[in-house]
Amino acid sequence: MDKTYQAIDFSEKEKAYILVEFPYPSGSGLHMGHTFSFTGGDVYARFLRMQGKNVLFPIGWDAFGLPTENYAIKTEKKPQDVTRENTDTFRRQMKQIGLSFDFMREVNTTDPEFYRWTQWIFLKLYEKGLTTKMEMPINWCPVDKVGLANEEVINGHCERCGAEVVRRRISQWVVKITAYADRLIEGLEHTDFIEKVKAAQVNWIGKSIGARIFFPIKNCQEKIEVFTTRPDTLWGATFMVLAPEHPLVSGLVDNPEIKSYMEKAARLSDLERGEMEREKDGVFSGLMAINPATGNEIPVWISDFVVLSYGTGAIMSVPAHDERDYAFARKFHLPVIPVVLPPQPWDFDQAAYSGKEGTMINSGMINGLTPPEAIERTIDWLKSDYMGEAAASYHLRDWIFSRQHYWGEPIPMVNCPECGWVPVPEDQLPVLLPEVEKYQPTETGESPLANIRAWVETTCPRCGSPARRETDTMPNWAGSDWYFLRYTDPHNSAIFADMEKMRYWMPVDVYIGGDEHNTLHLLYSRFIYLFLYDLGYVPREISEPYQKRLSHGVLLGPDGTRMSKTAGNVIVPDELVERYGADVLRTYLMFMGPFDATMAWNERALLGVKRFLDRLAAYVKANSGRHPYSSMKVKVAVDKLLKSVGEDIQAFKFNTAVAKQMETLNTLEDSQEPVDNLTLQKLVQVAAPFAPFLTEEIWKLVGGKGSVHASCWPPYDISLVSERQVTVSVQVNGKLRGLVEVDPDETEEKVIAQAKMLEAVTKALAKGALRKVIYVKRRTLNFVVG
Ligand code: ANZ
Ligand code: ZN
Repeated sequence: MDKTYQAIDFSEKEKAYILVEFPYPSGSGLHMGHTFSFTGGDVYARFLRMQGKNVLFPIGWDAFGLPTENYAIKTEKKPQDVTRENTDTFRRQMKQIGLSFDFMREVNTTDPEFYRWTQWIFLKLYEKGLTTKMEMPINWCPVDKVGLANEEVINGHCERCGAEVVRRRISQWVVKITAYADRLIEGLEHTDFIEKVKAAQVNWIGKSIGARIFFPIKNCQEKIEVFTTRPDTLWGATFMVLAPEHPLVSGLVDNPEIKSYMEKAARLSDLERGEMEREKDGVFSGLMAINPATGNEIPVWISDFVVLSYGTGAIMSVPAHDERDYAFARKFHLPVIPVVLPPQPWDFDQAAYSGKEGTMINSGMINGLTPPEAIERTIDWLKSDYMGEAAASYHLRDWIFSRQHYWGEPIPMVNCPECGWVPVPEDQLPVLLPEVEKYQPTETGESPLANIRAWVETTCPRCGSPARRETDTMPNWAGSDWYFLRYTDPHNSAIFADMEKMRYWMPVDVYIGGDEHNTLHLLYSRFIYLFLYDLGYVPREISEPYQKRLSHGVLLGPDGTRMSKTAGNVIVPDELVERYGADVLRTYLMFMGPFDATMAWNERALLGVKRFLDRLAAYVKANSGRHPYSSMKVKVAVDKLLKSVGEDIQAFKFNTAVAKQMETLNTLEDSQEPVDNLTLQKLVQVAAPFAPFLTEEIWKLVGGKGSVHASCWPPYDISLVSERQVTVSVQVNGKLRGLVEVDPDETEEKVIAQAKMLEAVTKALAKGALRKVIYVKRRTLNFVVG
């Protein structure tokens, strides 16, 4: 086996860990999107190897998931067999396009030796109280018969099958990622993610700072707790609103109006309920609360624009300063009391003023303060009276970790009638996924595993009583949460990865993936890493798993729309490789445009790239061994290329790196000047990361030793590439009119053109007809007019 691409643990060389998101091995094989992003990673990895780095560029399979399960149901094959077939295809295709993965380190999330550790991580979460089973209103897809995470619901529809999602309460394992919300924000400071990615993470977490305030209820012991970002506006709170699912409301269902309102709200998603534009409606609860600042009685309403899952599920309404409260107050004729006087004129009969500039009014002891000052003062006062405190709220939700499906990691828990939930002891991992006859989810919503009695029925690890295994499996994210750690030590059977190997390889230097994974996958996997970090299972000095995150662009069909079977515009890598070869496909993909751009397929550009590679091969063949030396012009051109391609690859500007190779080849062909093998070698080396097959062939022709991919990226000669400019004095009829800075070898035409841009020169030239131009190279340019 070729060792060129193997990563060496603990090598003396500097390490580089280049990660591409491992693919889901679907039945349709490697698609163009994979090919594009993997090639980007591959070019970079090959370049770094040539630069003498010890590169870890691994690949694996994120192979659990619904499509395989559905396909297995349809074809009556085992998901295990389907996965094996698919990964074989993917691997073959990857090798065919020359991806230099270290296949010795392949991982597969469905391999029991891999998911043993996915289950182990779950046990650790359980041990630390970061996961519990609880009844949750979940998004339920009636077609796939599976619970969906919020992010798997797109505009009220199932991300996978498009069916309309309904709400359903079922008992689910929930992972408390919210406990890490602040850390997940702060940790970003230790990464070099681009701003867009950082923003995606921060926005998803959605941290708001404000206060928690307790409102007493009239004739009742209980209090209503609210979260507000504007405690300064407390004096203007003229009513309160509870979410229809708020626990207080369930005590009020005797009222038929309230009951029917609750039922209606249950049919809407949180997203729909949060929409600003939607007509507000609601019902009065019959309760009155006391505004702790004014002592006034204020009515408590119920409305679905307040959602249970955010803050406390109850709000204080300040219609003068919040648009939704304003709309609600207008509709139900509730009082509007302005408490912030904005610097600009404002008609509070027309709209709410939600800004933080201005002065507090109608607000007792905080009158005259600015809102930011008033926020602080109010919180201090609330705290001293035990009526509230500073608080933060997050839009990030806890993470529903149960799926009612077969093809996933079994959750390693046992339910005992005596002891309740008991974790499977670590030494009994993995809990193997049993082979079943039928993969269909049950009508009750339970996983098909529930039907396998021999598997489900077990004994309690704690007391030995008959007990039942958990039949939920983990979501797709579980394996991808930590796979990057496994690559550092993929065959370890004692622990998920050896500490010293992680210390050597981690963090991932560059992580290439899709925009769509900039939020959740990144957040979930960072969370699991931070969690393992806190437990001391990953190196102390590496606090974040990924140093840089790069999101690749999207390839569209030739018609400029997304490639899809229905649109009939899918371009399959296999066919192109067959027709043009992998080198053409790869180089074309890198040449198409910036690595992060959205680009349409362009057959003509592809043919252009093919011609370029053909010409490159022809040029190298024709000149190999022909000249004992290279002309200065050739040397300069090739060394400049070496420099700029190196810089471009380093900056992931693959398209310009290819364009410059094309230009240089043009220059060399046109010049017909002598070129020696050493210079030809450089030309081949520069192309090697892009066109690995062709370059390997012609490398031998020009006397290259070993594999071009194991060769050293040659240093360029600084004195050749530095752009020393010379100053040419421009004269008209012998009189100095200006100076121009030009390349030492600039052509006469270009020097003339540049000189003519000087105002003094144009003026002088306008005085007569141009008779003659004398250019003394690198020195003077003289126009003779008369
Ligand atoms: C009083 C107030 C006065 C508010 C004011 C805003 C402006 P963000 O920024 O998204 O964190 N709120 C709190 N919980 C809610 C829930 N469960 N459903 C709907 N709305 C909720 O928003 C925080 C603000 O959203 C909170 O501050 C609360 O309204 C509302 F001039 O309280 B505010
Ligand atoms: Zn027990």
